[in-house]
Amino acid sequence: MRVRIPAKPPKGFRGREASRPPIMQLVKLGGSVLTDKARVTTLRPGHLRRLAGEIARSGEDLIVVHGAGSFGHIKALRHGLHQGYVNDDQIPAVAEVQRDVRVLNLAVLDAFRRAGLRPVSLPPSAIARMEDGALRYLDLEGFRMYRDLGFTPVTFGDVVLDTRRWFSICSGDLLMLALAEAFRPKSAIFVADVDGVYTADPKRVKSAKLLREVRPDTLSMVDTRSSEAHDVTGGLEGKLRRMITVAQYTDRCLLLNGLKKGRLVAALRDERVVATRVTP
Ligand code: IP8
Repeated sequence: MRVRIPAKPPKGFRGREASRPPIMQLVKLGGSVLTDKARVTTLRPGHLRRLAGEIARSGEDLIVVHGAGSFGHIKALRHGLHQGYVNDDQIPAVAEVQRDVRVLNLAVLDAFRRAGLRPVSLPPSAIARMEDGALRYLDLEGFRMYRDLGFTPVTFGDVVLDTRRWFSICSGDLLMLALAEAFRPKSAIFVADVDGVYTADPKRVKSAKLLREVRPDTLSMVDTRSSEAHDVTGGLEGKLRRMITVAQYTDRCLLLNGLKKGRLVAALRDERVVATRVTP
């Protein structure tokens, strides 16, 4: 079956024009901000509501990715879903985790709509394929068309079909990378529960220092042993390496604290803000 893709939005549509210049920004709302990572399927509704408001107030054209937090990692780890198919007992767990991350996604969509945005969900389990843990296919045309119609596309960390392992965990960071490469956004902002990248884990080491910039040659200054015990999508080092790759496709790649009021909206407006800038 061939699907025809319209080049322009429908006639009479008064939204944004098709094929807009790359003024879009890419935001990842980390699971550590949206959820209580230690308590299964527990939302932090206040932070979600405030961040949705900040995104709406910025008036910026965005694609949003969100992490899974305690709606994904705890059960995925319990059933070894990051290893791919090992036994039949995992199948109900895949169904359950896919369902849970959609519950979180729905909460994000609701908060966005209440803030005045027009979000649309693009679930990776339906629009992506992986191969041995690497993202091989993503329906980018879907993101492009929804954007052209004036929607805010929202995607998220999910369990996705894998042509070698049967299924794999697709993290929000992998999606950020694929979207940055495809759309070359003005900026890529990673929203976390810390002020940026520190020389050591600031939750454990008091003397840890915030780094204003991280480059491949300064990565060695970071002690990447992290405290993310429930995380199935890798530690800080992998995350930083992916961010360095994302930084190749954008003018500005930032990691900032989404628990601090006003930081995300300031970054979206290109104002000075406490953050770590990642450069390629
Ligand atoms: O929170 C993980 O996505 P992330 C997705 O962006 C699952 O790492 C299902 C654990």
